[in-house]
Amino acid sequence: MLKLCGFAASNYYNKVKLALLEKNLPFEEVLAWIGETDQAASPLGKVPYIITDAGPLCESETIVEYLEATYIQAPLLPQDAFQAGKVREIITFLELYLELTARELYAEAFFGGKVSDRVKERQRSLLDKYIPAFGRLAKFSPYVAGDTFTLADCAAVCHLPLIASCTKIIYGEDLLAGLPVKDYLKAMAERPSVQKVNAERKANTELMLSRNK
Ligand SMILES: N[C@@H](CCC(=O)N[C@@H](CS)C(=O)NCC(=O)O)C(=O)O
Repeated sequence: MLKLCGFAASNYYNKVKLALLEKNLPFEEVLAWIGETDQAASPLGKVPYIITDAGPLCESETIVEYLEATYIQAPLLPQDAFQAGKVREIITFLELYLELTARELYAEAFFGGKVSDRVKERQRSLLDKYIPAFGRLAKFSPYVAGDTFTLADCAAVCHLPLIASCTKIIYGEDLLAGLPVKDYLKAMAERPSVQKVNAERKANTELMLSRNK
């Protein structure tokens, strides 16, 4: 059986978990905190990674693409190559531009650390450019890439709440407020897969914070 390794407070872990649940694939979760990961499976010590019968695989996008190519049921990418490209384009914008830019602020937003004013200003000007660009690609009609639930939703459901709350904490305003993110997340939260991921994320986040005390 597929093993999903990492911890459920992680947005990238949950992106893969959501894809597994949506595809109705049996999998086992193996708890691995940062510092407890298998270097042979994840050379940078990041989560998630999966263990397959063929061997380990890391990097969430690589993993979901592998799942999609290997298990054809409940497809999470359109058949049409161009439409599949449009889904991947949204994921790239979400992760490369929005999430990775906001991530520089997480230490202060979520983990009691400190981020310099210089970094806050730099990330703010990047986010002010990247978020409207993402908004020009995202559809929210009702799914982030259009009328079907795709891998882009697996990413958006996990990354958008973090980006919204991080910017609210750091800048005093939710920089995603100009996009229909709240209504989108509310609609997505009606899916059993999203409810399971969210409930287990909350429980694991509490466990993680209590460990760090
Ligand atoms: N590009 C990676 C990002 C994964 C990632 O950054 N995971 C975080 C947890 S949310 C992590 O492992 N951080 C520890 C580190 O970067 O050393 C992916 O898509 O899997």
